[in-house]
Amino acid sequence: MSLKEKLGNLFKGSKEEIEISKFRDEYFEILLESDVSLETVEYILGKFENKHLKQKRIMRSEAIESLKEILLEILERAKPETDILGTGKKPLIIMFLGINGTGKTTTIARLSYFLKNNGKTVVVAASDTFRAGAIEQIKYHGDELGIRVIAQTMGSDPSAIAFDAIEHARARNLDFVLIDTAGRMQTNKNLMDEMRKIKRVSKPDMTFLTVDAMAASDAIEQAATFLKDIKFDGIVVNKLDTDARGGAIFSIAHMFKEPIYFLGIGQKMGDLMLYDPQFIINKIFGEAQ
Ligand SMILES: Nc1nc2c(ncn2[C@@H]2O[C@H](COP(=O)(O)OP(=O)(O)OP(=O)(O)O)[C@@H](O)[C@H]2O)c(=O)[nH]1
Ligand SMILES: [Mg+2]
Repeated sequence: MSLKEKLGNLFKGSKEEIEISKFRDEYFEILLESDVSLETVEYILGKFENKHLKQKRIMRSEAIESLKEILLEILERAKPETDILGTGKKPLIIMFLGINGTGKTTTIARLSYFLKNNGKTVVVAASDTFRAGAIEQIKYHGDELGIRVIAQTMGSDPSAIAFDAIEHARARNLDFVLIDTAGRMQTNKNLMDEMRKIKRVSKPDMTFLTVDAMAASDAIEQAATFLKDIKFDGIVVNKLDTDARGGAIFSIAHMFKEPIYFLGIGQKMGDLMLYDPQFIINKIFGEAQ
């Protein structure tokens, strides 16, 4: 059952008044079962208790409204301050990193599409030269979208490709350079060394981490540890559509200090949207009300 369904159930009999402590227990279970990390659940419940310190009992409808506010506030704090469409920097160089399968390449294709629809010009660097098929995958998207992909052969130096793409953008006065990278190499150390080198050579203006919304919170922690000494500026949360439980986004928003820029919400090219806390809240609470 999803967070939405569980809250829907809880909402039944909204006029009923129950003890605050009972709510605390109910919420604790619901949130944890929905993939919200323990640390985040405790934060949410702490806020909830603080808001209702003087109350012993609370009406279900009021309690659910209160929870909604706390959840929205967590998501609001993860909103970015920078509008990538309006930085004025040309080209704006964005490097993508993330564990394999979290949607780096897909995000680059969709972001290219999004940027193109917003009148921006884009070049992509196919700097995942490790995984078989990676270059073809990004080239395929480039062809579909009419966007230039700078690529070499498998095994070539990813930094050199990123560098070429930046040169290409400068020579043609393009708006964006998007750098795809590998999600896996022989060892994690190789991967990290490579990410550092690409960063050093391409000096990206922004580095985005892609994460999978379906991943339980331990996978999020794993990503944080795995990338602990590679700085990134923002997060793209993909596969929100496949997250049956629906709570991981709150952990991501709460546990990472970097803002969330985009959400991947489906399989189609247009299924990348600017991060929108209200959209997530509406998805969860929409029918519960
Ligand atoms: N349903 C759904 N699928 C997605 C979404 N984003 C990405 N995917 C799928 O997830 C799979 C992996 O995406 P990729 O873009 O190849 O991931 P990657 O991070 O580039 O992976 P590596 O190149 O192996 O490191 C693909 O099958 C995508 O179609 C999303 O928002 N929703
Ligand atoms: Mg990829």
